[in-house]
Formats: sequence, structure tokens, C-alpha cells
Amino acid sequence: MKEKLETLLQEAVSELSLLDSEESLQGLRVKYLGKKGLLTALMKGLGALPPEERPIIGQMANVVKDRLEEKLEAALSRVRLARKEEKLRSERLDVTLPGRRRPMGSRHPITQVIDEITEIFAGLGFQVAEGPEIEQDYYNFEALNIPKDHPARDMQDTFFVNDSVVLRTHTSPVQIRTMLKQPPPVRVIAPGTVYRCDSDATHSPMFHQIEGLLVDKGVTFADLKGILTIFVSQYFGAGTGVRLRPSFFPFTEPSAEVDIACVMCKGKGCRICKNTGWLEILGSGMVDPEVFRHVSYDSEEYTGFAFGMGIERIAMLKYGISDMRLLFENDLRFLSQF
Ligand code: 2NM
Repeated sequence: MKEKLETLLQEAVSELSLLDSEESLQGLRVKYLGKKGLLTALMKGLGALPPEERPIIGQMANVVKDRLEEKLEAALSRVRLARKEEKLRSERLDVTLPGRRRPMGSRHPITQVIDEITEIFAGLGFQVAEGPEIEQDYYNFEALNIPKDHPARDMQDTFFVNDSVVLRTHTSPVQIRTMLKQPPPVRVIAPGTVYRCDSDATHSPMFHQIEGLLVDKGVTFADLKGILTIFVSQYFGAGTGVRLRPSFFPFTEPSAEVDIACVMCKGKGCRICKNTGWLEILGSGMVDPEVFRHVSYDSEEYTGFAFGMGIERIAMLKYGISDMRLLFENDLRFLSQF
């Protein structure tokens, strides 16, 4: 029995010395120490020995088992270390390689125009005001002196949520809300999304506007003309021609449309300006006393001017975009040019 154990240990150790993988070493463990292993089988035979030999041989068997375990563990560590070192050698990373760049995004041209125009008016002392896109009929129409039979109120032009709630058709209700919240003086611009029930090659049911309002003592039409002329020269370039034409809006009196000299032909006449040499860019006027009455401003003490412009139109003129739909399709081949 003693010789058998010694031989078994020798054989196991010499077999072990030939192995160089984790899998084969685990196989060797099973072969000798597993439930049906060779050493396990020998140990089961202990019972057949004379009682006085059992403790000695039993202890020997345990020593053999411990030695074998030890040798196996040592071999496994060696193999694992070798594998790790080989991996480190073959998979070495070049940390000096440049990273893959993420393409840089850009703001939508509509957002760029809104931001640039807002910046110009901020420089003239205007603060940005915002309001809800789902608006009460009262703020969108009634307070702006738009009468019940005005075409703007028609189902055909306005998205109605219910009898008294609409999707705002302009940002003017923001100015109404501003005036109801604070006493004069007021100097705000309201950029934002507006909605009209209109959709063809030149009209989108959702578009963008910037409107402005200035109210104080002694504000005149000359102030309106001065501020809008400064805006035109800052946004379209110094020396851009400006002209005011009489117009009509229910919420301003008098009212004027502002034209600039055509950005394409500089006033000579071309396809863009339909040979007039001029481009209409905004509507404006002195706030009607009827609007002040609705927000409880004293029109004997205060006067003001207001204006509004469509962002899509301005973006198209500024960047020479021929089809408005390009601004809504979000094709990256178009957008990445901005
Ligand atoms: C325009 C043209 C003229 C306007 C008027 C007001 C308010 F609330 F003060 F009465 N806000 N915006 C206005 C005036 C808007 O857009 C073409």
C-alpha cells in the first residue's frame, strides 16, 4: 500500500510536469483526486487493511493528497501567469493613437437666426419674454383688438383647441401677458413658434416669429424708425437701404411695413425681389390705444411701438435658401452646411 501511494505520487508529478494548460491540469486533478480518481480509489481500500496499519497508511494517503494538491495549485498559478503574460504581449495597446473624432453638430439655421436677432435687440436694451404656445383666444385676439369678424379669427387660419383656446397665431400674446404683469417702461422681444392653418410651398403650419415691444413716456414713430434702422444695418450690413410703407394692423396705428434693399441685387431688380429692388422683412406700428386699454396702461401718459417678423423668410433671404421646406425636412446634407 505504501509503495502504491509513493508510485502514484511519482506518476502524478511526472505527468503534471508535461502539462501546460489550465484545462489539462484540471483533467489531472479529476484523474487522481476526483470522486472516481486513482487516489480516491486507493483511500477507499483502507478499510481492507489490518486495523493497526490503517492510521499510518491513512495519514500517508493524506500527505500524498496534500502534496498533489500543492503541486497542482503551483502548476495552475504558473500556467495562468504565463497565459496572462502572453496576452499582455500580444494585445498591447498603442495609447498614442489619436481617438476617433465625433462629428460636431450645429444649431438649426432657424435657431441661429433667432439667436443673432435676439442678440442685436439685447444690445439695444430689450429683454427676452416667453409665453405658452397653446393660448387663450383673449390674449391671442381680443386684447390685440382683432375683431370677432376678422379673417385671422377664421377656422381657416387658426388651429382651435376649443371655443376659447387656440394655438397662438403670432407671439403678440406674449407682449400682452408682459404688459399685464408689469407697469411701463417695457422693452421686450418675444421669439417663438407660432401656428397657422396654412400649408403649401410657401407656408408651413408651424413657423417662427420674433416680435418686439417698447413702451415708455414720449415714445414716437421716430424711435420706431431709429431702432428698426439700427437693427437692419446690424443684421443685414451697414448701408443696407431701408424704407417704410404705410400699412394696417388692428393692434397698431399708424402702421408701417419695413422693406430693405434686395440682398441679392442690392436694389437693381431680380427674381428674388420680383424686380422691385425691395424685400419686405417686417411689420410695425405705434401700439393702438385700444390695446393699452385692455392691459390698463394709460394711453395719455404712455406710447409705444411694436414690430414683428417671420424667421423663415429672414433665414431664406440671409442664406439664399430657395425652398422653405428645406428648413423643416431636417436633411443633414442641408443642415450640416450651417
Ligand atoms: C406685428 C406688426 C405690428 C405687435 C403689436 C403688439 C402688441 F402686443 F404690442 F400690441 N405685439 N406685436 C405687432 C405690431 C406685430 O407683426 C407683424
